Amino acid sequence: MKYKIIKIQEEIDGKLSEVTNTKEVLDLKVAYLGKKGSVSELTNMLSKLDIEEKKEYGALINNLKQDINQKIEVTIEKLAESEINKKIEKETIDTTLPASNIGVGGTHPITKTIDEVEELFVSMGYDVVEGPEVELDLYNFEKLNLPKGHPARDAQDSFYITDEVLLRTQTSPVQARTMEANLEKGPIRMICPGKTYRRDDDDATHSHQFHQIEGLVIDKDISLADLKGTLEVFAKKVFGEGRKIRFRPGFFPFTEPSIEVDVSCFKCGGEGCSLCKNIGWIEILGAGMVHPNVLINCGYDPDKYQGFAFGMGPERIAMLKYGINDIRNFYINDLRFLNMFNRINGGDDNETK
Ligand code: 2NM
Repeated sequence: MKYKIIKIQEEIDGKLSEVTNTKEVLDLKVAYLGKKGSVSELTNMLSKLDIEEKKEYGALINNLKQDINQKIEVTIEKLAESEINKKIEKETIDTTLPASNIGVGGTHPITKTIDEVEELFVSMGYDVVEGPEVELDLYNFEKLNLPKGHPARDAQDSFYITDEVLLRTQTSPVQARTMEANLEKGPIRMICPGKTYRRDDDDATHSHQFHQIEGLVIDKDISLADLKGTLEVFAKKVFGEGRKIRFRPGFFPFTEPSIEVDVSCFKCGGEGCSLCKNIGWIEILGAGMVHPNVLINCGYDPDKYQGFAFGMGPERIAMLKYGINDIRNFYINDLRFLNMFNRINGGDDNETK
């Protein structure tokens, strides 16, 4: 009996020292301490012994049970600890490894163009003003010398919401609002960039939603010469030093006289190439002296105040500058296109990834 007890003790010690996971330990527990386990068999054998032997061996068996239970607990704890240590070791981060490339967003080419134009005009003392995209017919057309029935305000070309409310077709209503709010309290120098809407079918050069940047200067003794000087600075900043501009007669309902403005071709320098279609000049914007009717409609006396105004499309400026031939590229969010304007993910500078 004593021999059996010692044998079991040795056996379990040996087996516990070899286990590799908690399941093995729990299996051992069943095999030794379970109902049909080896220790229970020993207990059953006690009944065949006499009183003295029962006392002696009963105590030994109890000790054995306690010892096994305690060793099993300790082994389980040790296993848990080593499992955690293994996990920690496996998950150690090597901080000396190079970082993986995280995609970083960049500035959209239209935003870039607007930012650049804003920066220039702000440096010349202009305010940047925003206004509603859902606009009253009154400000979008009426006050800008486009009365009802005027051919240039064909209802087919605008997104009307009600008879009197539409999505603005230009940003000039912001200028009408600015004049009205200012009411001869002093000169105005402002630009208004923003989204505009027209009922066009989208193609390579048209989009039903596009952008405009319009500018307005109102003061005493303002002339076409001021306009020309201002736009010359603009052309040089956006299309490069050495650019010239020229005025051609044009027509807009809100200006008189109205002019179309060309910039000397920045690809061939004016000699003629595919970009300027061998003309040497590229049309970049429209402008003019604010029509007296517009001044009157917005609360200014045309005998005291004059002004010039201009309007440009950042889409067109960006297409010319970056050689983009389809306006739809700006709106479909193809990262291969957008990343060309992004320093980190592709870059328009000399930086590499
Ligand atoms: C253009 C061309 C010419 C223009 C006029 C005005 C206002 F409100 F002051 F009368 N804002 N913008 C204007 C003039 C816009 O875009 C091609």
